[in-house]
Amino acid sequence: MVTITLNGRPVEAPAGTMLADAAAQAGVDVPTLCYLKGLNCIGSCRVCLVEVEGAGLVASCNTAVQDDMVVRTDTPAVAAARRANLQAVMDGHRAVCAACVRQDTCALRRLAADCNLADPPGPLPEKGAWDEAFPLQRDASKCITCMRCVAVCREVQHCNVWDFTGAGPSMKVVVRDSLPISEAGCTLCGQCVTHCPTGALTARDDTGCVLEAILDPAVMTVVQVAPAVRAAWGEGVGLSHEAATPGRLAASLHALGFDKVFDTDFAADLTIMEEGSEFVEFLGSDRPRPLFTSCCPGWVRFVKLHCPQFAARLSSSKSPHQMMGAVVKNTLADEAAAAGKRLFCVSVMPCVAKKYECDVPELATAPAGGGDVGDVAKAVPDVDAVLTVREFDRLLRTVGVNCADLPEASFDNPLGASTGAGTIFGRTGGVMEAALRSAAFLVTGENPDFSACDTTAATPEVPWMSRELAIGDVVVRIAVASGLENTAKLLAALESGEASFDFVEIMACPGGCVAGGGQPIHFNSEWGARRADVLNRLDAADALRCSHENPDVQKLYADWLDKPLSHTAHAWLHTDQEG
Ligand code: HC0
Ligand code: SF4
Repeated sequence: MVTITLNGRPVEAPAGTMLADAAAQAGVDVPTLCYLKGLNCIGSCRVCLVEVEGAGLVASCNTAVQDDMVVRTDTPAVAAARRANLQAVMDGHRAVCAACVRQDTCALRRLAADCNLADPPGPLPEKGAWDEAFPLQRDASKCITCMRCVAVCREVQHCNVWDFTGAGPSMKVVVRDSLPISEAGCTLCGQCVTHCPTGALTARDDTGCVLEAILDPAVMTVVQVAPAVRAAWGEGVGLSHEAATPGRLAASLHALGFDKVFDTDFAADLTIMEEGSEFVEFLGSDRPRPLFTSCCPGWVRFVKLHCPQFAARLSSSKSPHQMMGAVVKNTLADEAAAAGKRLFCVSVMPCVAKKYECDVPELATAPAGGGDVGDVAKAVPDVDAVLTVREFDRLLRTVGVNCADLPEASFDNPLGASTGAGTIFGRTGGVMEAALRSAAFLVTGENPDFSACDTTAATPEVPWMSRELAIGDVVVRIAVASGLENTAKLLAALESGEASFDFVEIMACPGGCVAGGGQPIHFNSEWGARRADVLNRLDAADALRCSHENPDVQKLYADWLDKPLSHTAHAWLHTDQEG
């Protein structure tokens, strides 16, 4: 331990701790725009300056504590230097705050207001050309070259989409090799968006077409909400995690005017029936190990763009929200037609990549009676629009839904029932844990000991979590990873033979969808772990905790699909069309 004197008080911190962190641990807030602990410690914004006796003003994000250091964060010199440096950042930023989706969560806006800065003089910087159809959007005129996106994309997500050119005031963040963004290997995980301190990086806004559909009397709008949404949606409308219950979420969606409100958790249970059955079949085959989950489109894009040698090992099961869309478009087609309406499916997701996934042609399904299975010409998209949680919260504010005062409501049936297994899909390890709960039942006819399936040891802090467990007579080797740098390490170990598994769950975002690129943004703090706690609590409190116990899933098989991996199940729910 090292002891420093901070604002006249002794403060202890482990050797190597940066002054910014030592101050934060002692309850002293030092502002910063560019700092990301352990990832981006470049001192470039110079907003975190502190005064060190004998050394003058230093950046606290890249100066480590030393014994007997005397540090002050509250001197007039510190305040004046911070203010001047902030003004320099502001001068290069197009501060159109009134029309910026990040106005409530922009670190620069908050600090500029705290320091009573002036509007930047002179002409505003240029927005720059960008592909407006791409799910990830960039406005170069709001970029403050903090390099957070560069660091996160390179160090945490192994993708290297962002780079920089020039130096000093002429430095610019660019797409690497000046490639169009659609060709730069972007997985659309959205981690650059949630780590951007301003509105330079955002997700494409699709609220307009969703509002249009809601207001069109010729359209039957069907909405579904992803597992991780229930843990985070309240954050953007001022509700605590306790107040933002699934019942209030369903009520808020009804209040927005959607005709049917369904739960992706239902489809997560359906996915387990399909993927679990696929895995049981796979175990008896000699196909190369492992089988990889395929429900995270960020991971699917990563494998296809960066490690295509593993792409053939992806499960053929579609992701839950695509399955839900296919089920809705097929089973509600007659009801919509009888009402003279066309179906429009909306997914509310914690994810940017789902905006891409819903447009993938191979995932579209030919509706019942609309042609042969696999008839691509007649195929319609399973899902018509994806909103991030941030867009959903924005819609609630735009329409003026007073979520806090709404009485709890239910999801609609028959596609609204869910189990705890579906709920935990939203955190790393959840898909695997749900699959293990049901795979054991599919093989032995009995539910397993839940603790044997527990995956809560999975965390982005370790590259992957693995274990072996017996399912019937077979010992199954599973692994779970989240974050694409961790994933790259796991794939390298599989390739070298250092590791070998039967079933692997990958989620692109560190910690899974709870920390997804479409979730509400809280500057300089990570909320993934507390949202995972919400999901674990909901699972533990659920009367049904196994996907195969979901009564509506059982009814769907009885009425429409027959059994997992049937011909119709393949047509609707898988990316291959056999069966
Ligand atoms: Fe996820 Fe999903 S769990 S990917 O993270 O599988 O987005 O929450 O909706 O589809 O269910 C995201 C979250 C989902 C899907 C589910 C899976
Ligand atoms: Fe989307 Fe979840 Fe995958 Fe992140 S982990 S890319 S939020 S599906």
